[in-house]
Amino acid sequence: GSSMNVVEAKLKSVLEEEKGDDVNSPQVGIIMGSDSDLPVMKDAARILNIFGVPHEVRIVSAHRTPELMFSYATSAAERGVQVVIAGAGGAAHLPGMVAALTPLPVIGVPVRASSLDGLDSLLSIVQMPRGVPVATVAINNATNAALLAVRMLGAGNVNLRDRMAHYLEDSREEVLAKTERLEK
Ligand code: RP5
Repeated sequence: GSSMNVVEAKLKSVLEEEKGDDVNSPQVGIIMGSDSDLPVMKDAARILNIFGVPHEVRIVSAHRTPELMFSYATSAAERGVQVVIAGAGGAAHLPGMVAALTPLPVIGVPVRASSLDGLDSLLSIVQMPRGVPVATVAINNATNAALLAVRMLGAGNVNLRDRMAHYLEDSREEVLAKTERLEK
């Protein structure tokens, strides 16, 4: 009955809240190889919140939970996810493996996690062989990964595109205000 639906809806929203998710079906999937990547990857969630883009955050490891990686990547599109942001450190195969398993665009975030200072992750992610692209951002730059995801979604969404134009305008004004203060 309808009262059951109310209870179910409430339970769903509580569960979503516990996971830090949006209640709406996620358009962007933020995944990472380890919870140790969270301090870097949370910047992506912060940006998507600013733009009001529903997203989900999951720990999915290519080498520790390969089966989970497979099911996540193969089901993402049918669940309504439109862009995947994948962060990983070290050998960092997660973004490339996910890109191999889904037709969705994948943005890779090289996480600085080893004695090689993130250069290892950067090269692992950016050097995808021909045929399976991963759009790679700078080391630890989950902010840019989310901004790129918003631009991708904005190609088919005029509201998001407007919000991105405002964001650019705001950062331009910020710089101009700083310059003005220096000149005084
Ligand atoms: C990668 O290895 C993760 O993406 C992380 O960046 C790195 C270290 O993981 P932990 O050993 O901290 O779990 O799989």
